[in-house]
Amino acid sequence: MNKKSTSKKKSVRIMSQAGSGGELHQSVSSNECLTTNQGLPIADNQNTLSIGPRGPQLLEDFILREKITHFDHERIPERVVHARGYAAHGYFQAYEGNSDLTQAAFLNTPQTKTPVFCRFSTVAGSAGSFDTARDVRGFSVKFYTSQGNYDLVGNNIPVFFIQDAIKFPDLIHAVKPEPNKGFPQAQSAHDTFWDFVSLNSEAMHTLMWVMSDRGIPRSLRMMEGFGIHTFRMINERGEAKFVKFHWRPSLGTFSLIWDEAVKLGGADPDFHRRDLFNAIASGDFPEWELSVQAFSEDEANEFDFDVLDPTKLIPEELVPLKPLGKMVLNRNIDNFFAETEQVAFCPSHLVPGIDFSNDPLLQGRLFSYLDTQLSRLGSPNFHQIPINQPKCPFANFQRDGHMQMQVPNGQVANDPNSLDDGSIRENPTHGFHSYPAAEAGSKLRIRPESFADHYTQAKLFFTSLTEPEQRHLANAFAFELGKCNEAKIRRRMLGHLQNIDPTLADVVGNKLGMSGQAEKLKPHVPCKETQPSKPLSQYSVAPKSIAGKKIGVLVTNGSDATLIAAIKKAAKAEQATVELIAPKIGTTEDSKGKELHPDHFLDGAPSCMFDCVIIAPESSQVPSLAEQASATDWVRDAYAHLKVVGFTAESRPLFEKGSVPFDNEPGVLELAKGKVDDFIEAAKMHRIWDRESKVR
Ligand code: HDE
Repeated sequence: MNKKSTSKKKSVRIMSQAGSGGELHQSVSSNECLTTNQGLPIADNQNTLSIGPRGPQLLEDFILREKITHFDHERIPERVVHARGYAAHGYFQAYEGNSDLTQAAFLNTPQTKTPVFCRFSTVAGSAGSFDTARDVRGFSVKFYTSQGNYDLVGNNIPVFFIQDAIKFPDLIHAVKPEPNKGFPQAQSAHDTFWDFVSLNSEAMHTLMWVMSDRGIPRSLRMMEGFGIHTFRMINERGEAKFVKFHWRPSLGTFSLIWDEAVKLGGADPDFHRRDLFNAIASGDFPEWELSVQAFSEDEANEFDFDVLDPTKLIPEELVPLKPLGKMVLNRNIDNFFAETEQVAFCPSHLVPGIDFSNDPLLQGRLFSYLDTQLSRLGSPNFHQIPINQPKCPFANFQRDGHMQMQVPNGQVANDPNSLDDGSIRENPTHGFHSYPAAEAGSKLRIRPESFADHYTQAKLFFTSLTEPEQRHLANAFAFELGKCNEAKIRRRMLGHLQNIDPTLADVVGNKLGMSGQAEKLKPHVPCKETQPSKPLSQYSVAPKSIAGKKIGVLVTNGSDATLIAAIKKAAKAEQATVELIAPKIGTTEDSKGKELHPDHFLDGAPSCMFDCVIIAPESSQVPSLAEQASATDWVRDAYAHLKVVGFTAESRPLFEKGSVPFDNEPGVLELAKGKVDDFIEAAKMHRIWDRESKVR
């Protein structure tokens, strides 16, 4: 317990009633003691009311019953998808006015910092699953604008599995734990998922993304975001353009290696949230640039895919990105439940100047999110929960309902009325107008022919990747299909891969021991040839930098003080962080007798938790370290995960014991006394890809 929480006066924080004039966060500094929810001072919070010291206990104990009853009702239904999430506060600021494009105020007032709340999530796992599962990541941003809340509810992958909302429940049922057994958890590597997607060739493009390194991000701070659907932006003159939204992290987009992701699942199931929380807590605020690809309806008609089809992206070579502004996350949550759990995103939360398109997936979402909030949060008044409240004035004649937190005044709750001259009215000038798109046609249940090409962009993605990225993608397909019990599903999937790229199908088929067994699947539209698009590959455009990354330094009592100081200084200059890992967590001393405070206990901090590592034990400690599996595994894994490894001459026995090469080995650098420049330069490469063929 920290000092603050033991303080009698400041320990309890309550919510005052929103709308009754009180602040949302209130520290009960004036409270002398704990009270019941009715304000009754509590004399004893440790013992139940009973007859005599050994009972029986009395039903009369209303204090016990209030406390236990509240506890019994603490949980609400978790989100049916995106249950596991983490969030932070921040702001969005436009670079300049964008009035040619949109009338949205928050994109036209560069002097204003619009508050935001941003929640990241995995899709398939339940709230208690682990962060590094292979999955799509949610990327939701609530902008508290002067014109009301705008929610941009996107993912870290620019396309989606299905083209029509009516398929969504089936997709999710297929990826969730199989209903007869209740597992696997947070995994797509099982029969129902691959059965479903292999029966839906429209899923192929998104599958390629999820099986690529994008499915295992290194950090939430190093992840792109996409609105996926085509939206509209409308300016003051009523002119509309179609837009696709992109978020780009300033740190660059990086991923884990599969073996790291698996090990991190055990070593630190909270790896991504801890990383985000710690970065913000230390003042290293993550940033993303918001851009749009804006294009006219006429331009859209020229593309050889349909912009209403959410399984398609628009290559940046066709429509470049227009940067609009940046988002900075600079404040951690105060309370996980009140904020991260209760935040309710809805793609239908719009502001004037932004509107929908007829993307059938988007149209289905417009219904789903409001509906799910009603069941999850239990009341149509969920907008009154502090995290969901607009920060601009809001008022209407909607009334009552479960958990009404406001106390509306007056006789009148209807519009129009003539009883209250001062009562609020609609405002045709500043109010929201839907874009008056002309629509006509017959009522049908039919998929447009323009949605029928399911393979071309899957191939576009694959051929745009670097060789290591392609290799990882093939390995991921093999891993996932290898977990499929039904051979017919594996054969069907190999058939799709054959239609995307025969070499890929061969590699995966080979790994599965199923060469030549791909099912023949006749594509509705055969794969067309395309030019690779560089931005689709993370590694082609990765910045040479270690900003935001973590250097793990393995130290012992007596480790070289000069080296530790040098690496800390160099890391700071590069905006990276250093963490010390030691065989014992208690305070120890460096070579100059100065106190060393390890951040981690070696047994609990495998090297997969760091981006690059330095091995710097004091020489007399090396023999005993070399006897510990946690130390030799540390070195072996760092090497096998293609990390840049720095080491002192004394630590050679650790490499020998772990059979890790270190002489003339690219990316494995012996550090001359206190010299870390070469190590830092090498670490900017992120990984030594050429090593992969040796270790895997
Ligand atoms: Fe969602 N989705 N979704 N989704 N989605 C939800 O809403 C749904 C889709 C996305 O951090 C749910 O509040 C349908 C695409 C994110 O709170 C639910 C369809 C994209 C989040 C729902 C889709 C997303 C959700 C569950 C197909 C990327 C987490 C809890 C028509 C553009 C939001 C909730 C948060 C959450 C429905 C497809 C992103 C059930 C019906 C495409 C990031 O309403």
